[in-house]
Amino acid sequence: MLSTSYTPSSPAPSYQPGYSSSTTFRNNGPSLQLPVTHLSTPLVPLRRVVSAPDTTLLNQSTSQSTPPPHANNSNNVTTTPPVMSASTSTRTSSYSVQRQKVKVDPSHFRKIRLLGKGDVGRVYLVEENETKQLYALKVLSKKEMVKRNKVKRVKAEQAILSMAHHPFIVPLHHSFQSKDHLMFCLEYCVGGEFFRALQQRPGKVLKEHEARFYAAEVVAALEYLHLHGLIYRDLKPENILLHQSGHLMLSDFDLSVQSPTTGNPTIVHSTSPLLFSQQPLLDTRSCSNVRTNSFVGTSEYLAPEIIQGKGHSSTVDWWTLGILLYEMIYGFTPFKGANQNDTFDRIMAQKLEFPTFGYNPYFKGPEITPNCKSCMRKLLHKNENKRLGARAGASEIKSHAFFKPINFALLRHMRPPILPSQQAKPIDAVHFKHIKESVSFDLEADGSTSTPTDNDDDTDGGDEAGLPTPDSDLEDTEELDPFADFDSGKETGLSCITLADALLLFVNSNIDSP
Ligand code: ISQ
Repeated sequence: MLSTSYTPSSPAPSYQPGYSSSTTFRNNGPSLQLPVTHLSTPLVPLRRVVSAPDTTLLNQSTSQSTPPPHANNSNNVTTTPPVMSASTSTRTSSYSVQRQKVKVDPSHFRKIRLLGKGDVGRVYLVEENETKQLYALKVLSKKEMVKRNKVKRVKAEQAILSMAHHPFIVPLHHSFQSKDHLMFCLEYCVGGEFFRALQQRPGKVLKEHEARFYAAEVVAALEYLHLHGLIYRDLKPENILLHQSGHLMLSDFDLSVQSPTTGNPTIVHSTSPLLFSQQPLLDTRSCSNVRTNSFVGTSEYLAPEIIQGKGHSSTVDWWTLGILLYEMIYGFTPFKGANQNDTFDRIMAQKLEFPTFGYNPYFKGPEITPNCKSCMRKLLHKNENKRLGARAGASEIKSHAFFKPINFALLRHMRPPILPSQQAKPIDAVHFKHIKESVSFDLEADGSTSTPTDNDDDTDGGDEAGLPTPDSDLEDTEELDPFADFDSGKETGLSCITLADALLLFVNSNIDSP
Protein backbone atom coordinates (compact mmCIF):
# COMPACT_ATOMS: atom_id res chain seq x y z
CA MET A 1 0.00 0.00 0.00
CA LEU A 2 1.27 3.45 -0.79
CA SER A 3 0.63 6.61 1.11
CA THR A 4 0.28 9.91 -0.65
CA SER A 5 3.00 12.21 0.63
CA TYR A 6 4.46 14.06 -2.29
CA THR A 7 7.95 15.23 -1.53
CA PRO A 8 9.85 15.75 -4.74
CA SER A 9 13.08 16.61 -2.94
CA SER A 10 12.97 13.95 -0.23
CA PRO A 11 11.75 10.52 -1.29
CA ALA A 12 8.81 9.36 0.74
CA PRO A 13 7.78 5.74 1.11
CA SER A 14 4.77 6.50 -1.01
CA TYR A 15 5.06 8.52 -4.14
CA GLN A 16 8.59 8.96 -5.33
CA PRO A 17 8.98 10.94 -8.51
CA GLY A 18 10.57 8.87 -11.16
CA TYR A 19 9.97 5.66 -9.24
CA SER A 20 7.86 3.22 -11.11
CA SER A 21 5.30 1.24 -9.21
CA SER A 22 2.17 -0.59 -10.07
CA THR A 23 0.99 -0.75 -6.50
CA THR A 24 -2.48 0.53 -5.80
CA PHE A 25 -2.37 4.15 -4.79
CA ARG A 26 -4.05 4.72 -1.55
CA ASN A 27 -3.84 6.67 1.61
CA ASN A 28 -5.46 6.23 4.95
CA GLY A 29 -5.82 9.54 6.59
CA PRO A 30 -7.30 10.74 9.79
CA SER A 31 -11.00 10.42 10.24
CA LEU A 32 -13.09 13.51 10.51
CA GLN A 33 -14.59 14.68 13.74
CA LEU A 34 -18.31 14.97 14.00
CA PRO A 35 -19.72 17.56 16.38
CA VAL A 36 -22.33 15.82 18.49
CA THR A 37 -24.81 18.64 18.02
CA HIS A 38 -25.22 17.75 14.37
CA LEU A 39 -26.38 14.26 15.11
CA SER A 40 -29.55 15.36 16.75
CA THR A 41 -30.50 17.68 13.93
CA PRO A 42 -31.26 15.64 10.86
CA LEU A 43 -31.46 17.89 7.88
CA VAL A 44 -34.31 17.70 5.47
CA PRO A 45 -33.11 16.53 2.11
CA LEU A 46 -33.54 18.60 -0.95
CA ARG A 47 -36.01 17.91 -3.67
CA ARG A 48 -34.55 16.40 -6.79
CA VAL A 49 -32.66 19.22 -8.37
CA VAL A 50 -30.91 19.53 -11.64
CA SER A 51 -30.70 23.24 -11.90
CA ALA A 52 -29.67 25.80 -9.39
CA PRO A 53 -31.06 24.67 -6.08
CA ASP A 54 -33.98 26.46 -4.56
CA THR A 55 -32.73 27.36 -1.13
CA THR A 56 -36.21 28.01 0.17
CA LEU A 57 -36.71 24.26 0.23
CA LEU A 58 -33.82 23.64 2.51
CA ASN A 59 -35.66 24.28 5.72
CA GLN A 60 -39.05 22.90 4.86
CA SER A 61 -40.20 19.81 6.68
CA THR A 62 -41.23 17.87 3.62
CA SER A 63 -39.77 17.65 0.18
CA GLN A 64 -41.47 17.32 -3.15
CA SER A 65 -39.90 15.30 -5.85
CA THR A 66 -40.23 15.66 -9.53
CA PRO A 67 -40.29 12.49 -11.58
CA PRO A 68 -36.95 11.16 -12.73
CA PRO A 69 -36.11 11.30 -16.44
CA HIS A 70 -36.49 7.57 -16.67
CA ALA A 71 -39.99 7.34 -15.27
CA ASN A 72 -41.57 6.90 -18.68
CA ASN A 73 -38.79 5.37 -20.64
CA SER A 74 -39.18 2.53 -22.98
CA ASN A 75 -37.17 -0.13 -21.22
CA ASN A 76 -39.91 -0.78 -18.77
CA VAL A 77 -37.63 -0.17 -15.85
CA THR A 78 -40.31 1.95 -14.35
CA THR A 79 -39.99 3.20 -10.88
CA THR A 80 -42.27 2.59 -8.01
CA PRO A 81 -45.05 5.14 -7.60
CA PRO A 82 -44.79 7.68 -4.83
CA VAL A 83 -44.78 6.21 -1.38
CA MET A 84 -46.10 8.54 1.24
CA SER A 85 -43.86 8.70 4.20
CA ALA A 86 -45.00 7.99 7.70
CA SER A 87 -45.48 10.91 10.03
CA THR A 88 -42.15 10.21 11.64
CA SER A 89 -40.43 10.33 8.31
CA THR A 90 -37.83 12.91 7.53
CA ARG A 91 -37.61 11.97 3.92
CA THR A 92 -39.83 11.24 0.95
CA SER A 93 -39.12 10.34 -2.60
CA SER A 94 -41.17 10.12 -5.73
CA TYR A 95 -39.77 6.77 -6.63
CA SER A 96 -38.01 5.38 -3.65
CA VAL A 97 -39.29 2.00 -2.60
CA GLN A 98 -37.22 2.00 0.50
CA ARG A 99 -39.96 3.18 2.80
CA GLN A 100 -42.16 0.23 2.02
CA LYS A 101 -42.01 -2.59 4.50
CA VAL A 102 -41.49 -4.99 1.64
CA LYS A 103 -39.08 -7.75 2.34
CA VAL A 104 -37.05 -8.21 -0.78
CA ASP A 105 -34.68 -11.11 -1.15
CA PRO A 106 -32.68 -12.80 -3.90
CA SER A 107 -35.51 -15.20 -4.69
CA HIS A 108 -37.55 -12.30 -6.06
CA PHE A 109 -35.20 -12.04 -9.02
CA ARG A 110 -34.11 -14.09 -11.98
CA LYS A 111 -30.53 -13.70 -13.08
CA ILE A 112 -30.17 -12.88 -16.76
CA ARG A 113 -26.48 -12.25 -17.27
CA LEU A 114 -23.30 -10.81 -15.85
CA LEU A 115 -22.90 -7.13 -16.76
CA GLY A 116 -19.63 -6.31 -15.09
CA LYS A 117 -16.94 -7.40 -12.69
CA GLY A 118 -15.30 -5.06 -10.26
CA ASP A 119 -12.61 -5.14 -7.67
CA VAL A 120 -14.83 -6.58 -4.98
CA GLY A 121 -18.04 -7.61 -6.64
CA ARG A 122 -20.10 -8.23 -9.71
CA VAL A 123 -23.09 -6.62 -11.34
CA TYR A 124 -25.81 -8.81 -12.84
CA LEU A 125 -28.76 -7.95 -15.00
CA VAL A 126 -31.75 -9.39 -13.18
CA GLU A 127 -35.48 -9.47 -13.74
CA GLU A 128 -37.93 -9.13 -10.91
CA ASN A 129 -40.14 -12.20 -11.11
CA GLU A 130 -43.45 -10.51 -10.46
CA THR A 131 -43.14 -7.22 -12.33
CA LYS A 132 -40.65 -8.34 -15.00
CA GLN A 133 -38.77 -5.14 -14.35
CA LEU A 134 -35.06 -5.20 -15.09
CA TYR A 135 -32.50 -4.14 -12.52
CA ALA A 136 -28.75 -4.12 -12.11
CA LEU A 137 -27.90 -6.22 -9.07
CA LYS A 138 -24.55 -5.43 -7.52
CA VAL A 139 -23.44 -8.44 -5.51
CA LEU A 140 -20.68 -8.25 -2.93
CA SER A 141 -19.24 -11.09 -0.91
CA LYS A 142 -19.62 -10.58 2.83
CA LYS A 143 -16.58 -12.70 3.41
CA GLU A 144 -14.57 -10.48 1.09
CA MET A 145 -15.89 -7.31 2.72
CA VAL A 146 -14.80 -8.55 6.12
CA LYS A 147 -11.46 -9.86 4.86
CA ARG A 148 -10.65 -6.59 3.11
CA ASN A 149 -11.85 -4.44 5.96
CA LYS A 150 -14.55 -2.87 3.83
CA VAL A 151 -17.56 -3.40 6.08
CA LYS A 152 -17.95 0.23 7.05
CA ARG A 153 -17.13 1.38 3.54
CA VAL A 154 -19.91 -0.73 2.01
CA LYS A 155 -22.36 0.49 4.64
CA ALA A 156 -21.37 4.06 3.85
CA GLU A 157 -21.93 3.38 0.15
CA GLN A 158 -25.38 2.07 0.95
CA ALA A 159 -26.10 5.11 3.09
CA ILE A 160 -25.05 7.46 0.31
CA LEU A 161 -27.02 5.63 -2.37
CA SER A 162 -30.07 5.49 -0.11
CA MET A 163 -29.87 9.19 0.49
CA ALA A 164 -29.12 10.34 -3.04
CA HIS A 165 -32.11 11.14 -5.21
CA HIS A 166 -31.09 12.90 -8.36
CA PRO A 167 -31.81 12.32 -12.05
CA PHE A 168 -28.12 11.86 -12.80
CA ILE A 169 -27.30 9.52 -9.93
CA VAL A 170 -28.13 5.84 -10.29
CA PRO A 171 -31.14 5.10 -8.03
CA LEU A 172 -30.93 2.39 -5.42
CA HIS A 173 -34.23 0.50 -5.30
CA HIS A 174 -33.47 -2.01 -2.56
CA SER A 175 -30.57 -3.35 -0.58
CA PHE A 176 -30.72 -6.80 0.91
CA GLN A 177 -28.59 -9.75 1.73
CA SER A 178 -28.32 -13.49 1.62
CA LYS A 179 -26.26 -15.63 3.91
CA ASP A 180 -23.10 -14.89 1.95
CA HIS A 181 -23.77 -11.78 -0.08
CA LEU A 182 -24.77 -8.14 0.12
CA MET A 183 -26.89 -6.92 -2.77
CA PHE A 184 -27.66 -3.49 -4.15
CA CYS A 185 -30.65 -3.53 -6.48
CA LEU A 186 -29.98 -0.56 -8.75
CA GLU A 187 -31.66 1.04 -11.74
CA TYR A 188 -30.57 -0.73 -14.89
CA CYS A 189 -28.72 1.64 -17.20
CA VAL A 190 -29.29 0.10 -20.61
CA GLY A 191 -26.67 2.24 -22.38
CA GLY A 192 -23.81 0.77 -20.38
CA GLU A 193 -20.57 2.46 -19.46
CA PHE A 194 -20.02 5.93 -20.83
CA PHE A 195 -16.41 4.85 -21.24
CA ARG A 196 -17.47 2.17 -23.73
CA ALA A 197 -19.70 4.60 -25.63
CA LEU A 198 -16.77 7.02 -25.85
CA GLN A 199 -14.46 4.29 -27.10
CA GLN A 200 -16.90 3.54 -29.91
CA ARG A 201 -16.99 7.12 -31.21
CA PRO A 202 -14.80 7.93 -34.21
CA GLY A 203 -11.44 8.92 -32.74
CA LYS A 204 -12.85 8.15 -29.28
CA VAL A 205 -13.82 11.77 -29.02
CA LEU A 206 -16.94 13.90 -28.75
CA LYS A 207 -17.65 17.20 -30.40
CA GLU A 208 -17.34 20.18 -28.14
CA HIS A 209 -21.09 20.73 -27.77
CA GLU A 210 -21.57 17.03 -27.00
CA ALA A 211 -18.87 17.09 -24.35
CA ARG A 212 -20.47 20.22 -22.91
CA PHE A 213 -23.78 18.40 -22.52
CA TYR A 214 -22.27 15.52 -20.51
CA ALA A 215 -20.03 17.86 -18.52
CA ALA A 216 -23.15 19.88 -17.61
CA GLU A 217 -24.95 16.76 -16.38
CA VAL A 218 -21.92 15.88 -14.28
CA VAL A 219 -21.88 19.42 -12.84
CA ALA A 220 -25.55 19.04 -11.88
CA ALA A 221 -24.91 15.70 -10.15
CA LEU A 222 -21.81 16.95 -8.35
CA GLU A 223 -23.62 20.08 -7.26
CA TYR A 224 -26.27 17.91 -5.65
CA LEU A 225 -23.70 15.71 -3.93
CA HIS A 226 -21.70 18.69 -2.67
CA LEU A 227 -24.87 20.27 -1.32
CA HIS A 228 -25.32 17.11 0.70
CA GLY A 229 -21.79 17.27 1.95
CA LEU A 230 -20.55 14.49 -0.30
CA ILE A 231 -17.37 14.41 -2.32
CA TYR A 232 -17.65 11.97 -5.21
CA ARG A 233 -13.88 11.63 -5.72
CA ASP A 234 -13.87 9.01 -8.44
CA LEU A 235 -15.24 10.70 -11.51
CA LYS A 236 -14.09 8.93 -14.67
CA PRO A 237 -15.85 7.57 -17.77
CA GLU A 238 -15.92 4.06 -16.24
CA ASN A 239 -18.11 5.28 -13.37
CA ILE A 240 -20.62 7.00 -15.60
CA LEU A 241 -23.49 4.97 -17.00
CA LEU A 242 -25.85 5.80 -19.81
CA HIS A 243 -29.51 5.48 -19.09
CA GLN A 244 -31.97 4.32 -21.74
CA SER A 245 -32.88 7.97 -22.17
CA GLY A 246 -29.25 8.74 -23.05
CA HIS A 247 -28.80 10.85 -19.93
CA LEU A 248 -25.89 9.92 -17.78
CA MET A 249 -25.92 8.52 -14.27
CA LEU A 250 -23.09 8.48 -11.78
CA SER A 251 -22.58 5.06 -10.27
CA ASP A 252 -20.13 3.51 -7.85
CA PHE A 253 -19.96 5.44 -4.62
CA ASP A 254 -17.35 3.13 -3.19
CA LEU A 255 -14.84 5.96 -2.84
CA SER A 256 -17.19 8.78 -1.98
CA VAL A 257 -17.05 10.44 1.38
CA GLN A 258 -19.51 12.44 3.35
CA SER A 259 -18.58 15.43 5.37
CA PRO A 260 -19.60 15.53 9.01
CA THR A 261 -21.17 18.95 8.65
CA THR A 262 -23.28 20.39 5.94
CA GLY A 263 -24.17 24.00 5.85
CA ASN A 264 -26.93 25.69 3.94
CA PRO A 265 -25.83 27.27 0.69
CA THR A 266 -24.87 30.90 0.96
CA ILE A 267 -24.62 33.71 -1.55
CA VAL A 268 -21.19 34.71 -2.76
CA HIS A 269 -20.79 38.16 -4.22
CA SER A 270 -18.07 38.60 -6.75
CA THR A 271 -15.40 41.08 -5.79
CA SER A 272 -13.93 41.12 -9.24
CA PRO A 273 -16.17 41.53 -12.25
CA LEU A 274 -13.39 39.97 -14.28
CA LEU A 275 -13.37 36.78 -12.30
CA PHE A 276 -17.00 35.83 -12.29
CA SER A 277 -20.22 36.95 -13.74
CA GLN A 278 -21.78 40.03 -12.19
CA GLN A 279 -24.52 37.84 -10.76
CA PRO A 280 -24.16 36.77 -7.14
CA LEU A 281 -23.39 33.08 -6.98
CA LEU A 282 -24.96 30.43 -4.82
CA ASP A 283 -22.21 28.76 -2.85
CA THR A 284 -22.97 25.04 -3.01
CA ARG A 285 -19.74 23.82 -1.44
CA SER A 286 -21.32 22.36 1.69
CA CYS A 287 -18.30 20.17 2.19
CA SER A 288 -15.67 22.63 1.08
CA ASN A 289 -14.39 23.01 4.62
CA VAL A 290 -13.94 19.31 4.96
CA ARG A 291 -10.63 17.76 4.21
CA THR A 292 -10.08 14.09 3.95
CA ASN A 293 -6.98 12.05 3.35
CA SER A 294 -8.25 8.58 2.67
CA PHE A 295 -8.45 7.83 -0.98
CA VAL A 296 -7.90 5.21 -3.62
CA GLY A 297 -8.36 6.52 -7.09
CA THR A 298 -7.55 6.29 -10.74
CA SER A 299 -4.09 7.78 -11.20
CA GLU A 300 -4.77 9.78 -14.39
CA TYR A 301 -7.71 11.49 -12.71
CA LEU A 302 -6.01 12.26 -9.38
CA ALA A 303 -5.82 15.89 -8.33
CA PRO A 304 -2.45 17.34 -7.22
CA GLU A 305 -3.63 17.80 -3.62
CA ILE A 306 -4.46 14.09 -3.41
CA ILE A 307 -1.03 13.13 -4.71
CA GLN A 308 0.50 15.45 -2.14
CA GLY A 309 -1.53 13.74 0.53
CA LYS A 310 -2.34 17.00 2.22
CA GLY A 311 -6.05 16.31 2.35
CA HIS A 312 -8.63 17.45 -0.12
CA SER A 313 -12.04 19.01 -0.35
CA SER A 314 -14.91 19.04 -2.82
CA THR A 315 -12.72 20.92 -5.34
CA VAL A 316 -11.12 17.56 -6.22
CA ASP A 317 -14.35 16.82 -8.07
CA TRP A 318 -13.85 19.93 -10.21
CA TRP A 319 -10.35 18.78 -11.11
CA THR A 320 -11.70 15.39 -12.20
CA LEU A 321 -14.40 17.17 -14.21
CA GLY A 322 -11.58 19.02 -16.02
CA ILE A 323 -9.84 15.72 -16.81
CA LEU A 324 -13.12 14.20 -17.99
CA LEU A 325 -13.88 17.17 -20.24
CA TYR A 326 -10.38 16.97 -21.71
CA GLU A 327 -10.70 13.22 -22.30
CA MET A 328 -14.11 13.61 -23.97
CA ILE A 329 -12.67 16.21 -26.33
CA TYR A 330 -9.19 14.91 -27.06
CA GLY A 331 -9.61 11.16 -26.51
CA PHE A 332 -6.90 10.90 -23.84
CA THR A 333 -6.15 12.42 -20.46
CA PRO A 334 -3.76 15.39 -20.24
CA PHE A 335 -1.15 14.07 -17.81
CA LYS A 336 -0.87 10.40 -18.72
CA GLY A 337 2.68 9.17 -18.25
CA ALA A 338 4.60 6.00 -19.00
CA ASN A 339 3.82 4.67 -15.57
CA GLN A 340 1.95 5.71 -12.46
CA ASN A 341 4.74 7.80 -10.99
CA ASP A 342 5.41 9.49 -14.29
CA THR A 343 1.71 10.36 -14.36
CA PHE A 344 1.99 11.79 -10.83
CA ASP A 345 5.02 13.86 -11.86
CA ARG A 346 3.10 15.27 -14.78
CA ILE A 347 0.00 16.03 -12.72
CA MET A 348 2.15 17.94 -10.23
CA ALA A 349 4.39 19.83 -12.61
CA GLN A 350 3.41 19.63 -16.28
CA LYS A 351 1.71 22.61 -17.82
CA LEU A 352 -1.67 21.85 -19.36
CA GLU A 353 -1.34 21.64 -23.11
CA PHE A 354 -3.96 21.37 -25.81
CA PRO A 355 -3.10 19.24 -28.82
CA THR A 356 -3.49 20.79 -32.21
CA PHE A 357 -5.60 19.29 -34.93
CA GLY A 358 -3.80 16.71 -36.94
CA TYR A 359 -2.77 14.87 -33.80
CA ASN A 360 -5.96 12.92 -34.09
CA PRO A 361 -7.34 12.45 -37.63
CA TYR A 362 -10.83 12.98 -36.30
CA PHE A 363 -10.05 16.56 -35.29
CA LYS A 364 -11.08 17.82 -38.68
CA GLY A 365 -13.91 19.90 -37.41
CA PRO A 366 -13.82 23.37 -35.94
CA GLU A 367 -11.13 24.24 -33.42
CA ILE A 368 -11.85 23.75 -29.77
CA THR A 369 -13.12 27.15 -28.69
CA PRO A 370 -11.19 29.45 -26.36
CA ASN A 371 -14.10 29.20 -23.90
CA CYS A 372 -13.76 25.44 -23.73
CA LYS A 373 -9.99 25.65 -23.25
CA SER A 374 -10.44 28.35 -20.64
CA CYS A 375 -12.87 26.14 -18.73
CA MET A 376 -10.48 23.16 -18.81
CA ARG A 377 -7.57 25.38 -17.81
CA LYS A 378 -9.49 26.78 -14.83
CA LEU A 379 -10.78 23.40 -13.72
CA LEU A 380 -7.28 21.97 -14.00
CA HIS A 381 -5.64 24.67 -11.90
CA LYS A 382 -3.04 22.86 -9.81
CA ASN A 383 -3.72 25.14 -6.86
CA GLU A 384 -7.04 23.93 -5.51
CA ASN A 385 -7.74 27.32 -3.93
CA LYS A 386 -7.54 29.02 -7.30
CA ARG A 387 -9.44 26.32 -9.17
CA LEU A 388 -12.80 27.10 -10.76
CA GLY A 389 -15.36 26.03 -8.17
CA ALA A 390 -13.13 26.72 -5.16
CA ARG A 391 -14.95 29.91 -4.30
CA ALA A 392 -18.63 29.16 -4.82
CA GLY A 393 -18.80 25.57 -6.03
CA ALA A 394 -20.96 24.48 -8.95
CA SER A 395 -22.47 27.92 -9.46
CA GLU A 396 -19.08 29.19 -10.56
CA ILE A 397 -18.70 26.43 -13.12
CA LYS A 398 -22.24 26.88 -14.41
CA SER A 399 -21.62 30.56 -15.00
CA HIS A 400 -18.43 30.01 -16.98
CA ALA A 401 -18.83 31.14 -20.60
CA PHE A 402 -18.33 27.57 -21.83
CA PHE A 403 -21.64 26.57 -20.25
CA LYS A 404 -23.54 29.61 -21.54
CA PRO A 405 -25.47 27.53 -24.14
CA ILE A 406 -26.72 25.21 -21.38
CA ASN A 407 -29.98 25.81 -19.61
CA PHE A 408 -29.33 23.76 -16.50
CA ALA A 409 -33.00 23.76 -15.52
CA LEU A 410 -33.90 22.04 -18.80
CA LEU A 411 -30.91 19.73 -19.00
CA ARG A 412 -32.80 16.51 -18.55
CA HIS A 413 -35.26 17.52 -21.25
CA MET A 414 -32.49 18.03 -23.78
CA ARG A 415 -31.80 15.33 -26.34
CA PRO A 416 -28.58 13.56 -25.36
CA PRO A 417 -25.89 13.19 -28.06
CA ILE A 418 -25.63 9.41 -27.67
CA LEU A 419 -28.81 7.38 -27.53
CA PRO A 420 -28.65 3.69 -26.63
CA SER A 421 -30.01 1.46 -29.34
CA GLN A 422 -33.78 1.85 -29.42
CA GLN A 423 -34.16 -1.31 -31.52
CA ALA A 424 -32.34 -3.72 -29.26
CA LYS A 425 -34.27 -5.17 -26.36
CA PRO A 426 -33.02 -3.92 -22.98
CA ILE A 427 -32.83 -7.50 -21.77
CA ASP A 428 -30.23 -8.26 -24.44
CA ALA A 429 -27.84 -5.76 -22.81
CA VAL A 430 -26.21 -5.04 -26.17
CA HIS A 431 -24.16 -2.17 -24.73
CA PHE A 432 -22.37 -4.44 -22.30
CA LYS A 433 -19.35 -6.55 -23.09
CA HIS A 434 -19.87 -10.28 -22.89
CA ILE A 435 -18.09 -11.44 -19.79
CA LYS A 436 -17.52 -15.08 -19.10
CA GLU A 437 -18.82 -16.05 -15.73
CA SER A 438 -16.27 -18.52 -14.51
CA VAL A 439 -18.35 -19.39 -11.46
CA SER A 440 -22.05 -19.39 -11.90
CA PHE A 441 -23.89 -17.38 -9.32
CA ASP A 442 -27.27 -18.84 -8.54
CA LEU A 443 -29.58 -16.22 -7.10
CA GLU A 444 -32.23 -18.66 -5.95
CA ALA A 445 -29.77 -20.91 -4.21
CA ASP A 446 -27.56 -18.10 -2.97
CA GLY A 447 -25.69 -19.06 0.15
CA SER A 448 -24.57 -22.42 -1.09
CA THR A 449 -22.79 -21.14 -4.17
CA SER A 450 -19.34 -19.75 -4.63
CA THR A 451 -18.70 -16.15 -3.81
CA PRO A 452 -18.82 -14.01 -6.93
CA THR A 453 -15.76 -11.86 -6.64
CA ASP A 454 -12.99 -11.39 -9.09
CA ASN A 455 -10.28 -12.92 -7.06
CA ASP A 456 -11.90 -15.97 -5.64
CA ASP A 457 -13.54 -17.50 -8.64
CA ASP A 458 -12.47 -20.93 -7.59
CA THR A 459 -12.98 -20.67 -3.88
CA ASP A 460 -15.94 -21.83 -1.97
CA GLY A 461 -17.84 -18.83 -0.79
CA GLY A 462 -19.69 -20.75 1.87
CA ASP A 463 -19.81 -19.38 5.32
CA GLU A 464 -16.21 -19.66 6.39
CA ALA A 465 -16.18 -15.99 7.29
CA GLY A 466 -17.89 -17.06 10.47
CA LEU A 467 -20.77 -14.68 9.95
CA PRO A 468 -23.98 -15.41 11.74
CA THR A 469 -26.55 -16.92 9.47
CA PRO A 470 -30.30 -17.19 9.90
CA ASP A 471 -29.83 -20.75 11.10
CA SER A 472 -26.80 -20.14 13.21
CA ASP A 473 -27.02 -20.14 16.94
CA LEU A 474 -25.66 -16.61 17.13
CA GLU A 475 -27.98 -13.77 17.81
CA ASP A 476 -28.69 -11.51 14.87
CA THR A 477 -27.31 -8.36 16.42
CA GLU A 478 -25.22 -5.51 15.08
CA GLU A 479 -22.28 -6.65 17.24
CA LEU A 480 -22.31 -10.19 15.95
CA ASP A 481 -23.47 -9.56 12.43
CA PRO A 482 -21.77 -6.57 10.84
CA PHE A 483 -24.45 -6.49 8.16
CA ALA A 484 -27.46 -6.69 10.45
CA ASP A 485 -28.81 -3.32 9.34
CA PHE A 486 -27.99 -3.58 5.65
CA ASP A 487 -31.42 -4.46 4.28
CA SER A 488 -33.47 -1.53 3.02
CA GLY A 489 -36.68 -3.12 4.31
CA LYS A 490 -35.56 -3.01 7.91
CA GLU A 491 -37.15 -0.29 9.91
CA THR A 492 -34.22 0.25 12.18
CA GLY A 493 -31.74 0.01 9.38
CA LEU A 494 -30.53 2.54 6.92
CA SER A 495 -33.56 2.28 4.73
CA CYS A 496 -34.81 5.71 5.61
CA ILE A 497 -31.42 7.18 6.06
CA THR A 498 -31.20 10.75 7.18
CA LEU A 499 -28.23 12.89 6.62
CA ALA A 500 -27.33 12.41 10.28
CA ASP A 501 -27.28 8.62 9.78
CA ALA A 502 -25.06 9.02 6.76
CA LEU A 503 -22.75 11.35 8.64
CA LEU A 504 -22.29 8.84 11.42
CA LEU A 505 -21.60 6.15 8.90
CA PHE A 506 -19.10 8.25 7.12
CA VAL A 507 -17.22 9.03 10.28
CA ASN A 508 -17.17 5.35 11.14
CA SER A 509 -16.28 4.28 7.63
CA ASN A 510 -13.14 6.36 7.69
CA ILE A 511 -11.86 4.58 10.74
CA ASP A 512 -11.10 1.27 9.09
CA SER A 513 -11.33 2.02 5.42
CA PRO A 514 -10.11 0.76 2.98
C1 ISQ B 1 -26.72 -0.11 -13.67
N1 ISQ B 1 -26.94 -0.57 -14.89
C2 ISQ B 1 -25.98 -1.25 -15.50
C3 ISQ B 1 -24.78 -1.49 -14.93
C4 ISQ B 1 -24.52 -1.03 -13.65
C5 ISQ B 1 -23.30 -1.23 -13.01
C6 ISQ B 1 -23.09 -0.75 -11.74
C7 ISQ B 1 -24.07 -0.06 -11.10
C8 ISQ B 1 -25.29 0.17 -11.73
C9 ISQ B 1 -25.53 -0.32 -13.01
